[in-house]
Amino acid sequence: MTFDLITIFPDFFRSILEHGLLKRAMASGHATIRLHDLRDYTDDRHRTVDDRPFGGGPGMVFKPEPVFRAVEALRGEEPEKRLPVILLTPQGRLLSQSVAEELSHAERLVLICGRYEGVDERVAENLVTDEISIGDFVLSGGELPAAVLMEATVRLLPGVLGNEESSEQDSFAVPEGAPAEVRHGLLDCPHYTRPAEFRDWKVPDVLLSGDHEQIRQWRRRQALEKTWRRRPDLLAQVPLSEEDRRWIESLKSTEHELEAKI
Ligand code: 9D3
Repeated sequence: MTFDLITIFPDFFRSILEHGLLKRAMASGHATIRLHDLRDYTDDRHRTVDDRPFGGGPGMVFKPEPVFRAVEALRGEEPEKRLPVILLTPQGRLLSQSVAEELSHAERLVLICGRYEGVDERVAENLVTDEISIGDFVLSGGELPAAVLMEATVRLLPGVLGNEESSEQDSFAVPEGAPAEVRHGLLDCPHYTRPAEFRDWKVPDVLLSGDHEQIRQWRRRQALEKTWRRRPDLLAQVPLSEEDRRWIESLKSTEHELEAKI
């Protein structure tokens, strides 16, 4: 999979590409990430990429010409192919595991990283094929979001993780056809490692018991409880067994007892 990043801060990505999963995916040939400096597509002496907003107001806006020139140069490399062009913007559709999964099927993606107050709307309307946000919080530009999108997408490519299956066990992925206890859409259960006792805090006995059925049940219940308390919105998407439902009902009744005591 090839990513073409259009940014005024190509150096921002260099350390990200020299570590971890993206580095490995590039080394193994699963991913190619090309950095394009938007200023290389300007035509004035000052390499101007932005200008004041028509109608007034604070901040600056990316001019359309350099962005069009950059994308059209990339389109020119493979003129016969359709080339998806993603603008990272707070106005985009929210990135999620299913959006990453969808993107992972593309052979090539162009990512435009905005800055300042935004990008001239004619870019969004006439050049871009998709607009994506990583969440409802304010960042200074699209560079971190582009890195997040690439990491989430590349780890789904077949062969990128040592274990072909392991990405499917993550929270949020809800794949079909596997035992519910390994492939669920719940938050993860708690994990512990040695020592079994640290500053008076003990690892739950059940995890040391060697009773695999008890451990499975404990993990499932912990995952259900954490999800019910923190992300009840996720529970609506998860297929629940009769046993799961009884556990959640029992959590609700302890909740009522707590309320009664207050
Ligand atoms: C404070 C400025 N805002 C005025 C209401 C608008 C605004 C413009 C540009 C807010 C943020 C940005 C820069 N952010 C991005 O380009 C961006 C982003 C983000 O801020 N949050 C989550 N996902 C993304 S993707 C691109």
